[in-house]
Amino acid sequence: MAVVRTGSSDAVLTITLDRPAALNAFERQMKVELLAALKAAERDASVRVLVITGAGRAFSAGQDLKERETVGAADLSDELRERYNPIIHTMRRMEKPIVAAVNGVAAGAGFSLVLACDLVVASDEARFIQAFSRVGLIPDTGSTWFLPRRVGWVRAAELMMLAEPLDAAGAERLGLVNRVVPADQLMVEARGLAGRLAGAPPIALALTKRAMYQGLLADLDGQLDLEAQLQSVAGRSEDHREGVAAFAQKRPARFTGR
Ligand code: T3D
Repeated sequence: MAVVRTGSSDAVLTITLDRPAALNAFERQMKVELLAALKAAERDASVRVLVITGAGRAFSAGQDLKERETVGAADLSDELRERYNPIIHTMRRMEKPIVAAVNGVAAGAGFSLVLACDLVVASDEARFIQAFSRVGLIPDTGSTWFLPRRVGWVRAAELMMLAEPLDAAGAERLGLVNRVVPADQLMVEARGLAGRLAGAPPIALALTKRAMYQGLLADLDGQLDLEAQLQSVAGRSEDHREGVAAFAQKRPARFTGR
């Protein structure tokens, strides 16, 4: 039985982690199915935006620790390189916005998955836990890269070293989430946000994401040059002409991604 469900509507693909009895913990099948769903979305021109959420009361409790009991002490670097890291690489390179709809607890690699999303909507019942040190591990699946960049070194060190839960309001204060909504409004809000992104010019959003990630590594001169290169691409798109025409004609723009 599948443990990752997908459903699309109006150019928005929703990916649901679906092992609610185990708080959507990542066992091997879920990693394989999530990667496959992401790759399929990347290729599918009808998908403009992704939403990732969890079934039941959790977003994801991270690595399935029961699987670790049975599989034994394999070299965890293999698991990261072969299964978790490709998920993060794919999300990072995906030229489509990804919205996390965090419905409940996001722990360990579940928290890392949230960090790899571009925008985050959280239920007021969400909790975020860098649970890794509780089980004698270091933060992985991108957390050591994303978290200090999102919240600063001192906050990130506290979250990672103490592994204490952060509630939704605290996550909003730290800038980890874009907005917090009542639990029963989560998917309405996330799909509303995704719908707005789906109506935006896809090429411009794709190049914005590329430039933002590149900017984390570049110096100002390099980044100014990259902006000039990418703007050259955006400036030649039909969507740019459409945006300018819509402005002049005082009507909503219809962006096609060309
Ligand atoms: O190994 C590698 O490949 C390296 C990569 C590692 C990446 C990681 O993610 S390491 C971190 C792993 N995750 C954790 O350490 C979190 C473990 N879970 C918890 O701390 C708590 O469950 C939560 C704080 C997330 C939620 O607490 P609570 O009280 O709301 O729920 P609960 O009662 O603890 O859990 C409910 C059920 O989900 C329970 O099952 P049961 O007893 O009803 O049959 C529990 O065992 C199960 N569950 C929760 N987390 C996991 C899990 N089952 C397997 N793996 C889990 N991670």
